Amino acid sequence: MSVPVASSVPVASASPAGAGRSIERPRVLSGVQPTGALHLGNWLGAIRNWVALQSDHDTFFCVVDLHAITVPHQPERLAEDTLSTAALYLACGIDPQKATIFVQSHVSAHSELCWLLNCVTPLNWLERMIQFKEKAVKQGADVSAGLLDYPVLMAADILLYDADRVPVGEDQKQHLELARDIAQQRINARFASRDSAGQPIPILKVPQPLILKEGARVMSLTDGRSKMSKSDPNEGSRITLLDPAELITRKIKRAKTDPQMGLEFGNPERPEADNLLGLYALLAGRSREAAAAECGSMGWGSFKPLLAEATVAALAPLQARYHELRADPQHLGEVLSQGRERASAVAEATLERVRQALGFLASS
Ligand code: AQP
Repeated sequence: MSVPVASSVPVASASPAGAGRSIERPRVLSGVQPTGALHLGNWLGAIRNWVALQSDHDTFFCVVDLHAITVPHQPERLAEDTLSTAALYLACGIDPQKATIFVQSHVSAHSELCWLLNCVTPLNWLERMIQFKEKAVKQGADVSAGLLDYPVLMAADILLYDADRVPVGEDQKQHLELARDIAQQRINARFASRDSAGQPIPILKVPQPLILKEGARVMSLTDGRSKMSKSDPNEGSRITLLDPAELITRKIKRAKTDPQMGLEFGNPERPEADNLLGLYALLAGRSREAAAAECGSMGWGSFKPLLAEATVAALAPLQARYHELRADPQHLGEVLSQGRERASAVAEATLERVRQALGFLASS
């Protein structure tokens, strides 16, 4: 299967941030780490929103494999998890004719810009990142410098593409703020040259957060107060996008409940009811009001099979598409290679601006 060639992005090495765009739609960048099988949270909280964005935004979606090794990883799994994440982007509806889909480590500018930004980022900015503190506790003495540096790499990811907007959930807001501060305070304010009117010419574009209307936060099936996560050691805590129907049904059957009858939203004493009813609404394509009315007087015993059925039905077309894509590795390879080309063109131009601003000798 051949991949249609999308419009190329011009390289404009010495131009200011955002110059030389061939497309005037706001640019958006986002990614998922290939740290394991993608789950309902990754889909409903992130990828589903990307699908909606790709028609009226210039979208760049990467599989952030360099981020995946900031915690201990299994080398024998990394390439497969990277491919399966990319295939799931497509299976969920990301269209390579509209969006640029690529693997982060295939564009070396990510690592290089990260180093340049490291050298201007104060250490104490990184030490106060909440996600670092939380993940570092889990790693104990083994915590890597890469985990501390995670937000600088994320800043490089975003800033390389002159992203106008970055979709962020609550847990990533602090990282986006850091990316903005690095761009504005540590690069533009210090190194920008001036135009003939004495105005600074920005080197990096300062991105805005994109707060989505319905930011679905999917919680664990075994604890309604913690988020569904790829790295939770308990596999019963999440439904992955590739779980077979029987496994989905079993996981939902075993999901934590409470002793009360009736499903409801917004009761702080009933986080599991809130989470599972929210999942039902999203997966069955109901409004929250309709779901609450339908399930408001149902017992858990009647509700769980309904949720399982809705989940299996929502995932079936996505799983079928995924298996088709994996059966055609050449097509997936072409999508990623075209994505790398398009992403590299933009990223190299930005990197060159930063190299020049920092005073590096040009290579001949
Ligand atoms: N439970 C969730 N509900 C809603 N959105 C979620 N996301 C992740 N979990 C949920 C969103 O998915 C995108 C990609 O996340 P990531 O892989 O970069 O890292 P993460 O947020 O740390 O996701 P996980 O699944 O918890 O991975 P691990 O366990 O490896 O850390 C992000 O947009 C995120 O908001």
